[in-house]
Amino acid sequence: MALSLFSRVQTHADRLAVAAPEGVFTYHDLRETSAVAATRLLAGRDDMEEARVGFLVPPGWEWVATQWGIWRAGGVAVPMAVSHPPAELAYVLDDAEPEVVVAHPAMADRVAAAASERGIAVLSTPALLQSGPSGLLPDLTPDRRGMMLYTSGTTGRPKGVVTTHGNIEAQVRSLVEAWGWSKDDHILLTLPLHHVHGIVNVVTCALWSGAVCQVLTKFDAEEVWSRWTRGDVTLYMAVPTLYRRLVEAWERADESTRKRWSVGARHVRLMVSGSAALPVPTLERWEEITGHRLLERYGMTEIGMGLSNPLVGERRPGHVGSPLPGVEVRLMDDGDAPVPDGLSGQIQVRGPGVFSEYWRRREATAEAFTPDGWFRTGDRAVVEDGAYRILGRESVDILKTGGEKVSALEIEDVLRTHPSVVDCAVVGVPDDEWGERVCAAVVAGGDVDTEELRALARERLAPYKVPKDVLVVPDLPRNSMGKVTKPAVRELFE
Ligand code: MCA
Ligand code: AMP
Repeated sequence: MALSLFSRVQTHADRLAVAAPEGVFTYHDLRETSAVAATRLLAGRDDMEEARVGFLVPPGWEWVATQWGIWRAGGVAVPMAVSHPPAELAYVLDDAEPEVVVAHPAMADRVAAAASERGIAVLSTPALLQSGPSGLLPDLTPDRRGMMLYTSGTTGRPKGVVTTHGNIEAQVRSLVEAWGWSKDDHILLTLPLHHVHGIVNVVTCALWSGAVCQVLTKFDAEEVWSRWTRGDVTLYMAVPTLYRRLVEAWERADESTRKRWSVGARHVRLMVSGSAALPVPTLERWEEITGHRLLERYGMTEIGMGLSNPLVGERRPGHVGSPLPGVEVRLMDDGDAPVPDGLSGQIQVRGPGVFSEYWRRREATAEAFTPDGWFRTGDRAVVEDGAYRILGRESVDILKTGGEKVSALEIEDVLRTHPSVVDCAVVGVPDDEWGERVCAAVVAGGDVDTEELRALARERLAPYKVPKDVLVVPDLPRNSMGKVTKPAVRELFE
């Protein structure tokens, strides 16, 4: 039995699937090209048997065709972030041990050396996707691993979150039902494609529904406004930082442009915000200039989407609504007992969309679940009149900046490798643009150039992990036990 995502394509064959910088492509094109790609990846085998395939491709047609090619060959798709420096990409190669990396020609340089040192072949997207013969493809069952996304945690370096095809299908079905997706939808993608937000909520929901996915390779506020003004876009999903940038672009525009853009936004039937808390002033300003009350929802790489405000009905500012179809959510205290009504607790989630494991981390996987099988999100919330309100993370060491999750400890480990750094503490400081801004307080054993520290971070880590502010301090604030107190460190920057 073929996976539903692929068999549904037959129904939509001549409809437009992807409109991207490379051109426009139908569902028929997607079926054909991904079959050719899968055949090439199989290289004579019947099934890739969950071999990992890394791919470093900018958002667009080639990204989608590559992911489907990997999936249809029975491989595990490991999307690699196009913004990441070679050191972060090398980490993914070491951890995921892909059989091959597919790279866009413009990106190949970034991964070629690390791949060759590890004996991993690099295949360019033209070589994978050019026309050619296609053979018999494996029959996949929903329990097969399909994707692995890297996400930061409080311990160690990023972990690979493995989802099966069944998990992905459950995540998609839930959103298609809740947000009323249909084949007549047309979504504008402006998110990166190394997260659930862009991959599942936007691209896979669109392709499941037979809808059109229009891709902007990089977010550009003026371009987003003008795409809406054309009138064909019906759906948009973004992180709060992007809505803020859209507001700023609108405010910079002249009177007639503003009017045109505001009217254009009304063609869109639904606009969703998530990945980080949506500030109420942004929600209110957005409603003033577009007439849209943003639908805020809550999710996590490990679970897909968990909570959502309703498509129809009250969308309460500052709240993320109630559990999505097929998702069970509960609030628990530190002893894993339910919290009484009106009190805060940890969000725990169960359901068919929840991931299967952290790649090759049996212990971390076991710790992430309660004995009765609920996933511990590490986020705290309270239920108010039936709607959840997120209160924040339990760990001060997990930050969210511009929708990107960052581990403070990972950054500290890199800064400590500098010979002049005696000690350091990384914190997230509330910030209007980014939600939280990554800041580092450093105790130096000699002269230290803060730009040099940022350059060190930039070389080793993703750009959003590079501290925006670095402060040299004589000592770090500590409690009576000698432990660094992060709230006090945060105050140094406020
Ligand atoms: C880029 N920079 C950032 C970030 N992104 N700094 C902090 N936080 C960030 N997220 C840095 C750049 O390195 C640069 O630094 C400076 O900011 C300006 O870069 P710019 O080119 O303006 O940034 P950008 O490329 O436009 O990126 C900003 C962005 C991007 C568009 C907001 O970060 C983004 O697409 N974020 C969304 C991520 C996402 O999809 N998250 C979902 C994951 P310098 O000037 O020093 O070089 S969460 C998820 O999937 C769950 C399931 C969920 O609930 O959704
Ligand atoms: P990630 O691990 O990158 O998938 O990010 C998931 C995390 O983003 C969650 O654990 C939350 O801390 C945060 N998050 C997602 N959506 C929201 C939201 N609507 N409000 C507040 N935090 C959110």
